Amino acid sequence: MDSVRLTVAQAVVRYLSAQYVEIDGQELPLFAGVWAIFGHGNVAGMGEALHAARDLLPTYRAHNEQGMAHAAIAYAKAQGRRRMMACTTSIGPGAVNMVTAAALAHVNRLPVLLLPGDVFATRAPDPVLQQVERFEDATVSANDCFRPVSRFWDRITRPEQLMPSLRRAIQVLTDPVECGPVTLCLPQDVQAEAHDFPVFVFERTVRRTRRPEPDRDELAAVTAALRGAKKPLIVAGGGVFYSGACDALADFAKRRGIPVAETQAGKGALVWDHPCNVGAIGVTGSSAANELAAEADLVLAVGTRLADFTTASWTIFANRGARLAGLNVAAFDAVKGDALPLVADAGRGLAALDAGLGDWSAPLPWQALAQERTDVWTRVVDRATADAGLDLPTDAQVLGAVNRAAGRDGTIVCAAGGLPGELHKLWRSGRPGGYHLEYGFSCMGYEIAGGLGVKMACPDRETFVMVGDGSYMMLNSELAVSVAMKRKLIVVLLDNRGYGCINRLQNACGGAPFNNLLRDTHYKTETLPDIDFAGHLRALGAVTEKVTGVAQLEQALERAKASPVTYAIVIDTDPLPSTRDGGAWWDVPVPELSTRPEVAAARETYVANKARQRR
Ligand SMILES: Cc1ncc(C[n+]2csc(CCOP(=O)(O)OP(=O)(O)O)c2C)c(N)n1
Ligand SMILES: [Mg+2]
Repeated sequence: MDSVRLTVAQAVVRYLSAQYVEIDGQELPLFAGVWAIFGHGNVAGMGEALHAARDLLPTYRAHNEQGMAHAAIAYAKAQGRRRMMACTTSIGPGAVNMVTAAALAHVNRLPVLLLPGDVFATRAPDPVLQQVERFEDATVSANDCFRPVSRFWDRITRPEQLMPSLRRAIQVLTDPVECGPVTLCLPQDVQAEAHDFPVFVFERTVRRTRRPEPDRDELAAVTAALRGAKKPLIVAGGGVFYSGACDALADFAKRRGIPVAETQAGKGALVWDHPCNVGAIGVTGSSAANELAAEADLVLAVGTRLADFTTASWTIFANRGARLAGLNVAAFDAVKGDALPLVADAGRGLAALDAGLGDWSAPLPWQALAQERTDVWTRVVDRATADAGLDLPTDAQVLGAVNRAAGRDGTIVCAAGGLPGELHKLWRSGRPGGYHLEYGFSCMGYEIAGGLGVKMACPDRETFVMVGDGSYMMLNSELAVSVAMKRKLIVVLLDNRGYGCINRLQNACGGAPFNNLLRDTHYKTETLPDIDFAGHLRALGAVTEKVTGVAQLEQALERAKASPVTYAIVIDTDPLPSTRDGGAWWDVPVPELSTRPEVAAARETYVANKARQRR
């Protein structure tokens, strides 16, 4: 057998470079690049290997390991999980900085290959700089923190282990069910060790996404349930995108007259003005979708994890006789809520259902009701997002201006704070993929790094990042990378001087205003920080302006669109209001005991809502 002598790090890089994916008849590298922050745990081994391969597999330098992994994950999401990136770090702090991002990818079912350096396999110089020493277990390192948040985890302590592990890694990363973060820990001595690898393992390999067909019996059961339904509702989740089934769903829903409500990850599967789109569902849903969900007798959940924001903590399907059906590639998700499972790729499943439905369509009165409710909601959105001429506008008014500037073509990126709820309710998505919300983990600090990943995936689209002051303060450094790499972002920073949404949640739970808005923190007795966000954004390299009110924002957005480089706009907003229309209950336990009467009142409401929960 022909062999080639390579270090383990060189073998990793060569193997990754040989992986391709076929997209629309075109073969493209599966890995678009490797994000790297070097330290003693990877600079000599992985660093040297990446340098040698830099023309084939580009290496990108970031400023924070969590941020670079966010960019990688956002890239994969924007690519519909078909292409991805890897991330290499040093040992210890560099590695552990990436654990939050691993969890984010795990929750969102997004592929990313994490390659943290690890302590010496030989243990010869132990303890090395940054090594976590456990008295009772010599096999544990800081990288064991990745285990619960990885879909596949391994530590390569001998070169012979590498190839089986890499094969398993690619299987997980490209599998529609298992898809998520893979962590391959690379001890720094093993990275540099040479070995004779068989030549054939490095042959160019083209990966294709598996699209499972439904089981015959499951299909028959769900088809019969749908045929018998008088009030069917489809809930579309992120799986619709990952299956490439947006067009199929739009066509299916229209011909069958079934209203479609969207989860955060599923928003944009249908354009906002598709005749069946009744808007967002759940805690941050439209009144139209939530009212229909309460009456529906059959809910077909397509490609969704049915997280609590979607199900309003399992109070949304209030019709006692309602039946759930779960079309999902993962059986784990397909049976949630005691659903009739239909385990299949979303697109294949819809096609199979369609074939069995004959000339069935939803009863006309139900279709008419859906239309009526949607028209009501359309007027709510018009009102909530219009400029009211305020010096301190609401989040909704700001997002209205950004939505008008983005048009049908732009992409919105967001993750945490009050904005995701408002965006879910109010944003009008003009095309599939134009709405990029990380709301599985809702991780503060995802926004800017995520925006960078989105821009790398879709360089021709204008990418709008909306970010709160709190989220911005948590992690913003990859803005400088967007400037350096000339990957233009339009950042709109909403400064309401604190954690507006948690302050509102605290208030709703009867809590005193405490430790969320900056004015309610211990600072108030000292010096309230007046953070110069525009100055900070400018210092990171963005062209920046600060505006007052929505009219000025609209003009600034036009300048931002004309700019060839990353452009940031800071606007002060009101922390107190949020859109009251629509929405649904969310299970956040209120204390049973408190000296505050507000808490006792909130507890009463809580207990009443708890009784509505479907178990
Ligand atoms: C990493 C992380 N820590 C804490 C939270 C909990 N959390 C959710 S939103 C939020 C406040 C966000 O503040 P900001 O970005 O200013 O948005 P606003 O609430 O003011 O709209 C907090 C603390 C989180 N989602 N992520
Ligand atoms: Mg804020």
